[in-house]
Amino acid sequence: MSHSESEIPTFAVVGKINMGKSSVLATLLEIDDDRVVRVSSTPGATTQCQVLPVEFDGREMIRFIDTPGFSNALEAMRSIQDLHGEGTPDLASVERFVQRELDGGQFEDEARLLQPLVDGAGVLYVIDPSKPLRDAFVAEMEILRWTGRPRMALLNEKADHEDHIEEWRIRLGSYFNLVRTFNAHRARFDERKNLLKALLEIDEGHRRRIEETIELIDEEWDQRREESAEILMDFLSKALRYRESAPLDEKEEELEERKERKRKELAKVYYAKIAQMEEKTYEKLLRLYRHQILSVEVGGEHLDGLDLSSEETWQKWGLSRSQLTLAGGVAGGAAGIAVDLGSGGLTHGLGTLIGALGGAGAAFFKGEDLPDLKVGMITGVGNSKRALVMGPPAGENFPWILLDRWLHHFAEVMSHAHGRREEELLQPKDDSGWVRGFSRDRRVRLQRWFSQSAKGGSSAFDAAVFQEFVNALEEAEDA
Ligand SMILES: Nc1nc2c(ncn2[C@@H]2O[C@H](COP(=O)(O)OP(=O)(O)OP(=O)(O)O)[C@@H](O)[C@H]2O)c(=O)[nH]1
Ligand SMILES: [Mg+2]
Repeated sequence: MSHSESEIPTFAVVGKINMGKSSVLATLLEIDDDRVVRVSSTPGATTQCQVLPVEFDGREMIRFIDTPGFSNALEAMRSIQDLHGEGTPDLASVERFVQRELDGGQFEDEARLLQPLVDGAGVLYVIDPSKPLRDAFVAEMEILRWTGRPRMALLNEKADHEDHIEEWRIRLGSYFNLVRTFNAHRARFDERKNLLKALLEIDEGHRRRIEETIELIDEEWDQRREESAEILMDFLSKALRYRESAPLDEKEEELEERKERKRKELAKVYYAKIAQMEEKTYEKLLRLYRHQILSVEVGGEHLDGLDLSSEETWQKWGLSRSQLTLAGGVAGGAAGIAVDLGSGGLTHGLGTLIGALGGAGAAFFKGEDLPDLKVGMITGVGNSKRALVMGPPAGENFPWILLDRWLHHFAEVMSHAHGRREEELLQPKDDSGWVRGFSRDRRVRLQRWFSQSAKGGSSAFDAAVFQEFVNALEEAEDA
């Protein structure tokens, strides 16, 4: 091993086959790609050691090694004992065993997984406390102890019980410097960070390096949150400003029934566009948090389960009526979010507003109808004399519902461990939302920003509003 390599703190994740070693690493290092870290319910998924570096700006900070599992620990233990002779085997005997078995020996798996330890790696020993402690596990622990490397045991509970945790804890205590819990399917950022912090306790020699890594990871996490806030704000202001328009032919202009049909069609297009915008933001979010097999689909006017055309949605999500009135009132006449139809180079001022411009108290829609969009007519679009223009729903709850749903998806993404390998579609559950729990100050501040955004108002960066969004995201991280 070269000098520079020996400076990089290295930890091998070891344990019996199928204990979740690869899953632990996948979650810890945010790798959801099977081509990088293979996770499988079939035992023996990992057959070679795999080095997984943690890099920042091209600089390798810490190195983890995924290893094949112990497949025959009892026999391997006896074989090492035989090799050593009298007394307790040591690192030298483990090393001789590795050399003898590495190429086609009877204990190839064991030799492969022990090789990094011989080379100096610390040990993360993964066990599942829902399984009884059998002799084979004791043999694994013995062998690991003989290496003399710093070692920590990780309890990765695969089933939803830990029936054997007590016997495990007692035994692990005598073989390992530290025992920690880490659930490969549920661990979030804080748990990942705590695991890295625990490395400090078993590898004092690399203290500075490990601390530096944790600082970098922290910084990166904050940065991602801020980027998320930018993505979110960008989406909300675009959604509020968005107008869909279509020219009216003569018949559509003259016949009320035709006009109404056109209105409905256009409303559908409008909602589909909003959904599309929203979906794009989730794609960005998933990329930012290194999720490749997770997706969020926001389809058509039904917007992914949170159906904007259902009255229930408008009652359960976003702010309550009284909160809306208050936020609107304090924000200064937000009930009259102006319908500025003049976007996109369309002339305005000559058209007639035909849509309902209902305020907070208006009934938004009935039955199957989509919530009333702000509707206007303008003149002079293309060859047609007049065109229909549709803006955001008249109900002031619109941005709040969008924000609520976004926070909901954000929280789901935060709680999704990379070690999970099912391709999953994140759907909002039948939950209550986030924004009703906001402080009054925050509601007022955001409402004011929504109103400005809806008017296509100043695009100047508002640090206080940005901070509110960042804080809201941080709260959703730990939910
Ligand atoms: N429910 C649940 N399943 C888990 C957890 N950790 C791992 N699994 C599952 O256990 C199986 C084995 O996981 P792997 O990570 O491939 O295990 P391994 O120890 O690397 O296995 P080998 O490489 O074959 O030795 C997979 O089906 C995982 O999805 C967990 O925390 N909870
Ligand atoms: Mg594996």
